[in-house]
Amino acid sequence: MNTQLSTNQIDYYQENGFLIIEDFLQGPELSLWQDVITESVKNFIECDDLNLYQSADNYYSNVFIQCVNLWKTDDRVKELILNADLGRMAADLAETTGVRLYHDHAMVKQPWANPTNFHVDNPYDPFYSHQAIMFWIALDDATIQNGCLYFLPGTHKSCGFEVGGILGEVGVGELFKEYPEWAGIDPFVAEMKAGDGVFISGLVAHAAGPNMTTNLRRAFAMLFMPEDATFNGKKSALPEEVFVKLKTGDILADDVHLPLIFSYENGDPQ
Ligand SMILES: O=C(O)CCC(=O)C(=O)O
Ligand SMILES: [Fe+2]
Repeated sequence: MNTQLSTNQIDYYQENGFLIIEDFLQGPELSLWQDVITESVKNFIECDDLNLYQSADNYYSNVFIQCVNLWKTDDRVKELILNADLGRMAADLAETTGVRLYHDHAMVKQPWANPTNFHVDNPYDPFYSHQAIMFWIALDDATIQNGCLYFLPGTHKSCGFEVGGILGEVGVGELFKEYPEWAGIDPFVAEMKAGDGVFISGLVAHAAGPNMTTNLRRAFAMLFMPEDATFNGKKSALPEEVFVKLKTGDILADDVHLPLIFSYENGDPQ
């Protein structure tokens, strides 16, 4: 696992709102992640062949198969992702003192999957923060043909917390109704090899293309929140038992459901 970061990389992330880590996983480690996540997705949706899986027949359900919080249903996923080195990378890039896991999710674009419209993530989260950061790992080569990611560099600097864009049955550029000045920014086309990862600011505009191949495009992502993030009143992907105990303004610090992954004060909490 390639977990080294240079100051140039941190500067790049701060400037652009994303940073690709080439060869994050390689060889047997990549095979392990591919196998564990794929197995876990199959168990989650109770389907043996992801190519054949059909969810509700609407536009959004054909953007990707999405499974949230696999770390809670599968100890092998938990072991892979509660990783202090990964947490330290996220903390250093986001320039925060420590991070908790908000949630993980697998996103599998099936053959002929619809595009993922331009959107930003943090407006949907139960906390608002310029330090919200996600790590998205390609488990297959992500290409222009099968639905690689696209970024609008620098948009995290002018993004607000109110509107996130919609992934459903609207145009791929619906977000530009809210941010017309972004429509003229040339997208960065993030073709990635299987095993490459990309850190993504919670406030940078991103999208993914359709899958125009007969194969799966598998990806797995972890969403991190800064350790001092405060609750903004939205339930979002918070578990009910966490949500019911919270008041707006409380620090999100539930060690069971939102585990501390890395903190400069606590070292390796796991
Ligand atoms: O994998 C994709 O198609 C989109 C990923 C994404 O937008 C996310 O994980 O927030
Ligand atoms: Fe996203």
